[in-house]
Amino acid sequence: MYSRRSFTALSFTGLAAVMLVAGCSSSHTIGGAATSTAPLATTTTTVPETTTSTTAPVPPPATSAPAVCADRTPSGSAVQVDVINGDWNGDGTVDSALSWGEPTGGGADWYVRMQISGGTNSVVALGDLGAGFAAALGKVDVDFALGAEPGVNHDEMVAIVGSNAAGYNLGVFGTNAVGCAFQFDNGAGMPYEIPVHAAAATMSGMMCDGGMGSRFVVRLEAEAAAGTDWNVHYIQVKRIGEHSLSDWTVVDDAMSGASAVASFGRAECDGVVFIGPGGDY
Ligand SMILES: [Ca+2]
Repeated sequence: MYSRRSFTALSFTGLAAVMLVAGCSSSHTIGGAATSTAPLATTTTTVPETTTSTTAPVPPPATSAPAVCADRTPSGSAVQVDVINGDWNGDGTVDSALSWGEPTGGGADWYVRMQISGGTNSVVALGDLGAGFAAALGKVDVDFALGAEPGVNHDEMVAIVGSNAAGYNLGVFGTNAVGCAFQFDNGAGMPYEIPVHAAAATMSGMMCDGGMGSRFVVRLEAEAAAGTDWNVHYIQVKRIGEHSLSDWTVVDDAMSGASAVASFGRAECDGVVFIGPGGDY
């Protein structure tokens, strides 16, 4: 890229010099013009040749930059391989994501892989999740803005990244400017996790919401109050950096009855149920 630029600049300088010479000498002889045309032709044939040889290296930077992304594919002994779709780079073409485990003898190491159609494949290693596992669930958009420039609105991906007796913890994944997969953190070095739990007196889950041309993720929490009453909380999940999410605006409400509060123990986005009643996914 740089070499092509500097070469092009040099060529233009060379051309200008040749044209200057031609301009000076053309008033003297026609032969001089012919002589000046020869260098011009030589220069312009040299440019395409060199440009072609430097144009070839230009795509490699585009593909060698993503080479810095960590990557791996499921081995022949991979377990629980799941695949879902989304548009991770926002180019309007459907991309995919994988999750799987690699048996380690005592357990498994878990991976999430973001696969950009016609682009980069890259992996986030989640390590040994103990009794838990990883499972890609589906797409969300943590910061959709209507009217944003093409390619600005990217899908993000939600995956199970852990579990316990009460339910699951979800992680949020995206791809960065060079196409490398990452897991969103909480702005303080820890993964940002969305619990989807249902216990006797507490429930937690997620949904997608928005307004005025925006879409974002909302965490849901509910605690049993007196009788069949529940105190519920809608917690906006806000993107606070390229790789970071944070709890943001909280709206409190109250509900009565198990059916009214049922959605607080689920994970759903725009009609797609990621984790349904009873922890089904
Ligand atoms: Ca895409």
